This record gives sequence, C-alpha cells and structure tokens, in this order.
Amino acid sequence: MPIKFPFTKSKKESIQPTLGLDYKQIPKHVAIIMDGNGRWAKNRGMPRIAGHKEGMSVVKKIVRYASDLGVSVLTLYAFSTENWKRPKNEVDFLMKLPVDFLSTYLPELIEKNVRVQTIGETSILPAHTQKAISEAVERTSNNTGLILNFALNYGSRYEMVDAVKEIAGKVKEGKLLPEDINEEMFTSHLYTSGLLEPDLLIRTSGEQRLSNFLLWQLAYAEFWFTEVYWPDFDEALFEKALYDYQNRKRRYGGI
Ligand code: V07
Repeated sequence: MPIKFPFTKSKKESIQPTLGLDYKQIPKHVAIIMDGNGRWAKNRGMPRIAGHKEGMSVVKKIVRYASDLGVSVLTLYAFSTENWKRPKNEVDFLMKLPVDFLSTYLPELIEKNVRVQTIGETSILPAHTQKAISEAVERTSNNTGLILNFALNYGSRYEMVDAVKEIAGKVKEGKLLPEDINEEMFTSHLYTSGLLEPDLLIRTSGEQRLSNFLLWQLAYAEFWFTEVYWPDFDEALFEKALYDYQNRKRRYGGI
C-alpha cells in the first residue's frame, strides 16, 4: 500500500519506500552530478541529445520524490562552465531544456511549494533560457518547500575566484580588514550564500570525480556513486543513496 507522509501536500503523488528510511534523518541538502546522459543514448544508437531529454524526465521524478521526502535543498549540476566546449547543436539543445522543463512542469512546482533558484553565471546564457528561468525563480520566490537549485554555467573555482575578487574590492575600499576575513565570510560570498552545505553528493555513471562542482561546500559531505547512467536513475536508487547516507557515521573529523 502506498504510504502518504504528513509533509506531503500533493494529492497526486505517493511514494513507496522499501528500505526503511529514517524520516527524521533525511539529508537536508542533496547535490547531484547527473552524468551519463550521452553514453546512455550512444548505447541505444541514439543522438546524445536524446539522452539529455530523457535525463530531464528523471529530474522531474527525483524533484517530486525529494520534495515528498522533505529534502530542503536539491542542487542539480545541469550545465558546467566546461560544457561550452561541446558541439554547438548539443549546447543549443541543452539551453532549450530549461524552457522545455518549465513550460510543462512549472505549475506542478508551484503546486508543490517548490522554490526554484540557480547558482552559476546565468547572465551569459541565451535570452530565451534566462527568461524562462527568471520567470520560474520569480513565480516561486515565496514558496517555502524544497529549494530546487540548478547549477547552470557553474564552475566552483570561478565561483571562489569571484568571491576573492569581491572581498579584495572591499578591502581596497577600506570597508573590510584582512584580519576580518574568515571561513564564514568567504562562504557568504559564494553563489550558495544562505543555503546549507550539502550533506550528500550523488554522482551517476560510474565517474568518481567532483569535476569542479561545489569544491568548498562539499568539504564534509558524504559521497555516493552509482554505475547507473542518469537517464536510468530512479526513486529507488535515490532512496538507496539516502539509506546508505543514514547508515554512515558522520563524525565531522571528531571521534
Ligand atoms: C538539463 C537534463 C538533466 C540531465 C543533465 C543535463 C541535461 C533540467 C534543467 C533545468 C534548468 C533550469 C531550470 C529548469 C530546468 C536543465 C540544462 C540541462 C541546461 F530552471 N534539466 N536540464 N538544464 N539536462
């Protein structure tokens, strides 16, 4: 029998946990590197963009599930600063995905009380992409449920260099003393300012690298990897990641 949770608002969705998750210890912030879309398509003799399209459907499923489980922040690595090196047709297609996603899914996000945010240098994305995203950000800005945080044109080293530049500017203007620079104030200059640090990082497709994703913010996160390509990722695997997370001892460098 499907189990409904007290924190689930939607009448449409229900989830069937199988592993015995502890609903009092759901990770607050889950970050995902959604890898393997191109390889998934290639294995089926399909163009890479078919993998991206299928990957987008999985985003919808996982957003629903994370929202139902009571996750506070879901950060998804949708487009990295390195992804511009891909063929133009692929980049063009990727830049249409936020438009496509939101044209069909924004009403459900609103209904589910999800708040859309982004991290990364979104100001250089194509106008149609920016327009769709800023509309979603605006229309969900008062929502208090899951924060759905898309990393778009995101690179962690760039983010940190940007923070350093901003801090240096404040020092130069005499607004800040070098001795007042500390971890907390550095953190507050990153794109993720105001968000909790990720508790759990998931990467699909068998790669076990950070690829310039949230280098500073993942300092204490648990890492969880699967061989499964992102288009084949599903609720059961997400639940397994959370289950494994709950069964690891988190010591923060202590004993
Ligand atoms: C993208 C689908 C998922 C697999 C990984 C790469 C391809 C959803 C979005 C999106 C972004 C912003 C937004 C709403 C939706 C997206 C890109 C790629 C660039 F406000 N999926 N997805 N954006 N992929």
